[in-house]
This record gives sequence, structure tokens and C-alpha cells, in this order.
Amino acid sequence: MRVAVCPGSFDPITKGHLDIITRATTLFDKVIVLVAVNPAKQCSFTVEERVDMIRRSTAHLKQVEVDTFSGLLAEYVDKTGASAIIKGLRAVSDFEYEFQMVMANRRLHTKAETIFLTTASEYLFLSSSFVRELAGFGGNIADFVPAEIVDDIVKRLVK
Ligand code: COD
Repeated sequence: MRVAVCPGSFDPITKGHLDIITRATTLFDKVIVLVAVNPAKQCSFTVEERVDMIRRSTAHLKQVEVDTFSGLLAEYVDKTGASAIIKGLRAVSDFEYEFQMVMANRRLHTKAETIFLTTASEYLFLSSSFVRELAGFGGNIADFVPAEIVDDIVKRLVK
């Protein structure tokens, strides 16, 4: 069974993330969407809330599982026997950070390859921080996040 891991903060999941996850399911038998637990990072949603929002947004994708981890991605990937880490690329600025992560993970001896899927053009500018800012100003986020989680974001972030 070919297993891939899609790691991220997902604070919250956006349609850009969902597009990458959906495309990963066409390449792998199982896709684990992995929510990073980083106590040093201030998030708008708790880990449990982020997991719940991803579960509802991916309920139609039968190969998708959602999990959380705290620590090194390389250790999680090797423990689960995944053969790939799937990342999304939007711009050259993403590449620099992601390239560094690939090198770090290699030094940490993960056997998994990192595979980059380029963003869909309509989501080129889209990020979780964009959604949080737009929601904070009372803007319409419906085009940018899965329909299942619009209310969660509005309730939390619209002042
Ligand atoms: N279109 C396409 N892809 C997108 C879009 C979009 N619109 N938006 C986001 N993405 C991609 C990102 O490029 C990324 O690949 C993924 O979706 C997740 O994005 P985010 O923003 O939710 O998550 P990040 O970038 O904050 O996640 C970083 C990780 C948690 C993956 C990283 O910090 C990590 O691996 N941490 C674990 C510790 C570790 O092992 N460190 C390495 C060595 S010390």
C-alpha cells in the first residue's frame, strides 16, 4: 500500500490545501493529513478543532486519514512507513523554505521522498493567514475555505 503524508499547520484548512490533498489521493492509496502540534506557535484554532475541520472537509475522500504529531516530521513518516511527504508550492518564496525542509529531513534520515504539487492557479495567493485576516475584517471567505467550515471560522474570527 502506497502511503503519503500531507503535513501542515492547517490553521485553518483552505481550498488550496484541499486541492493538494485531493490530488494526492489520485497518486496514493492512503493520504495522512498531519496536523503539526507546535506549542511555540500561536494558532487561532486548537489542534482538535483543526483536526475536526479537516475531517469534515475531507469526509468525501475515502483514502484520507487525519492525525496529529508533535516533534520531527521525519520520525512520524518513518514510523508510519509512508513513502512520500506531499507539499504544495505556490511561489518561489515557498520553494526556499520547502527546499530547506527537504534537506533537513534527509539529514534526519527519513527514507520518504518529498513530492511537490504546484498550486492550482486560482489558489496561488491563498493561505491560512489570508483567510484569518479576511475573516477578521468581516470579508466573505466562502470562496476560499471548504463550505463545511465557513461557520466555524466566522464564529471564531469575525469580530
Ligand atoms: N496552494 C498549494 N499549496 C498550499 C496552499 C495553496 N494555496 N496553501 C498552503 N499550501 C501548502 C504549503 O506550501 C504546505 O506545503 C502545506 O500546504 C501546509 O501549509 P500550512 O501553511 O498549513 O503549514 P506549514 O507550512 O506551517 O507547515 C509546516 C510544517 C508543520 C509541515 C513544518 O514546520 C514541519 O514539518 N514541522 C515539524 C518539525 C520538523 O520536522 N522540522 C524539520 C527539521 S527541524
